[in-house]
Amino acid sequence: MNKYLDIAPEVAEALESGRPVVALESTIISHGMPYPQNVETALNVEKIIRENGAVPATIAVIGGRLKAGLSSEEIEYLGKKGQAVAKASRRDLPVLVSRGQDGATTVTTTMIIAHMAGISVFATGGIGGVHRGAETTMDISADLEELSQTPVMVICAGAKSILDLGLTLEYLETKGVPVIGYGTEELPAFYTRRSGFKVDYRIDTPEELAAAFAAARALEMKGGMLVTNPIPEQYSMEKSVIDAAIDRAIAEAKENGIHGKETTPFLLAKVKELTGGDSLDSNIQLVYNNAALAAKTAAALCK
Ligand code: PSU
Ligand code: MN
Repeated sequence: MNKYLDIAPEVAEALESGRPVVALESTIISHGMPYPQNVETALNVEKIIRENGAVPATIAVIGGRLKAGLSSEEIEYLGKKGQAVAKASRRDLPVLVSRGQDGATTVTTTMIIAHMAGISVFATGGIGGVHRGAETTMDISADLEELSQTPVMVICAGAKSILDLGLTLEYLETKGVPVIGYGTEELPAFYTRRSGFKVDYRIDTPEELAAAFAAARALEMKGGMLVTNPIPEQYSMEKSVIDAAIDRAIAEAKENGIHGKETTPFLLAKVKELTGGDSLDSNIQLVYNNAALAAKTAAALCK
């Protein structure tokens, strides 16, 4: 095992005995939601994973240690510290580890650490992607690159239209990442069930998701797989409301000269501010929905 990796005892036991484990990210806790809803949500997500027959492993960097599985105290600590914790993508790991610092893991680093620990399935809310205007800014999330090289299944609710969803799909195609729609032929757009863009394949059961992932491993393909699971109808938002908020958030980011790793957290916070509690409620519910699907898929993968 890697000398910087700590696998929580319950997670290690499950992995050793071939029982299902689901990885969870921590940027969604520290940068994606306000305190205390972030901690409450993170703990509920773990509960939902257990109720669906798997062991949760929330992932973060704490004191320079790569953690697969956090205690509720550690989750509370990250949630309370919020934006003061470094947002840790692939390029941040070496210095955070050598300095013994904390980092909230994005989709990228959660995939890296999950794979090191031997965890195959990871549930989150939304992934990073190709930003609108990327043809001049070159702002493309490292999440897409990671999906092309690390064999972890990422279950999300699609991507927010703070991104250019069409270019995000083109990039994933180039990189050889299969994009699956769970029960849908259309890429979901996080707060809404539809985007107007088609996914590569529609799959309707956790068993078939597991079979596709197992086939990728048997074929010795190096990348991951992206599963997009639409937000449940009753929690989805009005498209015009969310689109207006996103347009305004992007305009404000431009006016304020926001760039680099600040862009995504800035846009997420703005959208939340502009839509009030509604978008936060939707955000929480879609994560719960993804957690349940991930637990069932991890269980199917163990059979
Ligand atoms: N998109 C969301 N919610 C999130 C994120 C993205 O709808 O919480 C977070 C995830 O941790 C994701 C990261 O991996 O932002 C992407 O950041 P960037 O665009 O800087 O790569
Ligand atoms: Mn970026």
